[in-house]
Amino acid sequence: VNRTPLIAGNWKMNLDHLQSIAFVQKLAWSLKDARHDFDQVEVAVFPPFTDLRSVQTLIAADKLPLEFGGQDVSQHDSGAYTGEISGAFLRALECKYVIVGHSERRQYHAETDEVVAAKVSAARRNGLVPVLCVGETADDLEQHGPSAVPVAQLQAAIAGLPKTADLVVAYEPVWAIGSGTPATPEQAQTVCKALRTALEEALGQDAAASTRILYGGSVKAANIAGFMRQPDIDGALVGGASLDVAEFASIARYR
Ligand code: G2H
Repeated sequence: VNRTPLIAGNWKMNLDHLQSIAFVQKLAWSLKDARHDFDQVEVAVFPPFTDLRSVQTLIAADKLPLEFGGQDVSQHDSGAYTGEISGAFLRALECKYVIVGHSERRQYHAETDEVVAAKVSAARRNGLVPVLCVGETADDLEQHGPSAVPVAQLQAAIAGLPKTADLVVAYEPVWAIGSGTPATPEQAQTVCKALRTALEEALGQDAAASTRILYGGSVKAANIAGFMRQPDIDGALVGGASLDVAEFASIARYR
């Protein structure tokens, strides 16, 4: 099966409005200049909610097949949920993807596996592809070994999904996020392989073969190639290094 690699830039709560616009404009030019083949490597950015409209407008004006998505979504579809953003709102802004269960949401916003599963469902109900993040802390790693926690998080989040569900999984070891010290490609491959096996057990062989599994955690231009050489790693979720156009463009052009 041919899985189109995905390079995704998670801006988190960085880049103000003007910086966001300038970033997307420069990224568009840079990828155009380089004749980037979006069929070979898909590229997506995840700006803050408040900049999705501007990003959508710019990308439409450039007629560029750059994708974008939200960094989070409400588990509810509508109602009295002050401050929440629904899947329908994101869909209306032409988001393709939405990040669900990022470790920063799990850590700072007490998102449990149950909430994450509900958000995966909400994303799918609204026609968004969830980018489901899983990953172990340094403590988890010490206590349970490399794959147990990420696999359990995946199982909890996809229980009950139909076999044809369109889903992206991002393996992000919490100890590697923003630390400057990524997992080694071999370490990441071991876990991503275990995640693929769990996908197969839960959703069957076809889903396991077609679902993209990304690595995330201190990815940069200098280390992306090693990850992309691994058989079960189909792209990257990039944080810090996605905030610099030249750096992010060269990650997207790792080939
Ligand atoms: C992990 C990653 C992006 P960074 O959170 O989701 O961030 O690349 O800064 O480690």
